[in-house]
Amino acid sequence: MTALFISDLHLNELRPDITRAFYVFLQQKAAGADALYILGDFFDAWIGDDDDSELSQGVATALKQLSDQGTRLFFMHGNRDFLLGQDYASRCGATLIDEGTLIDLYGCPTLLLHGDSLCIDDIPYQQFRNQVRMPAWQQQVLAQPLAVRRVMAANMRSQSEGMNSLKASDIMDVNLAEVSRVMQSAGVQRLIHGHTHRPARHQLEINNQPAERIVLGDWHSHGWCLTANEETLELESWPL
Ligand code: OKV
Ligand code: MN
Repeated sequence: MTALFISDLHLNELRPDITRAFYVFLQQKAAGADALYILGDFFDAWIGDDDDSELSQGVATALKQLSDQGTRLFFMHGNRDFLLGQDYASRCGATLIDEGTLIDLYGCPTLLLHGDSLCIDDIPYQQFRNQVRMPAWQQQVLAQPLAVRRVMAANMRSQSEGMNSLKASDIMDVNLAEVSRVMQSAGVQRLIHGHTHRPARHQLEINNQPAERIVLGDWHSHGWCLTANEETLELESWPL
């Protein structure tokens, strides 16, 4: 019995090598797994389930095959694929899960986040996040033609790149007090998240007890996966 956790693949047409590496991962690692959790930023910019690109269709076909073989599939939204909807999830055979979902991972209560909610020192980012997560804003965006949404996403991305190049890097990491607060309030000694592109296993203390925060890696130069079974957790990477 194994459960796999990945995030931040940022799948897009300009990096077909990442998509191919993901298909290899599905066949070689995910086949036979109990569950695959995709914790956000799976796509680099998801502009709506009505975007029938070759990429979105190919990924759905590959994931549906896995879920038909008995691996349970879960999607959590990130800051780039928050418009991914029930429609596309169903086509993949996946279940959409909320930010902050608590799972029982082979006996250990484990909190799952994308991770951007922990980056509270980046105030402009949190304002942006609040805006794009509002259902009314999302409805308004989804009412626009695909071509308009594509331009909006591209504009936002270049805006973000411009801003991030000016930010101190610690601002863009998680706030450790917020990590403690969130883990305490969920009553967990283990947290798994992505987003920061700083893959690591951090040991900490929550309520005077040993605890762990596992940060998943982004698929830029390497593939990354956390594998969990009844005994252990392993954070693995391999070159793309
Ligand atoms: C992060 C910030 C962009 C601040 C938009 C569809 C939609 C994706 C997107 C792509 C780019 C967000 C979502 C990003 C932070 C910005 C701009 C300002 C203040 C759409 C799919 F809705 F427009 F159609 N985008 N990203 N900003 O790079 O994560 O922090 S982003
Ligand atoms: Mn992210």
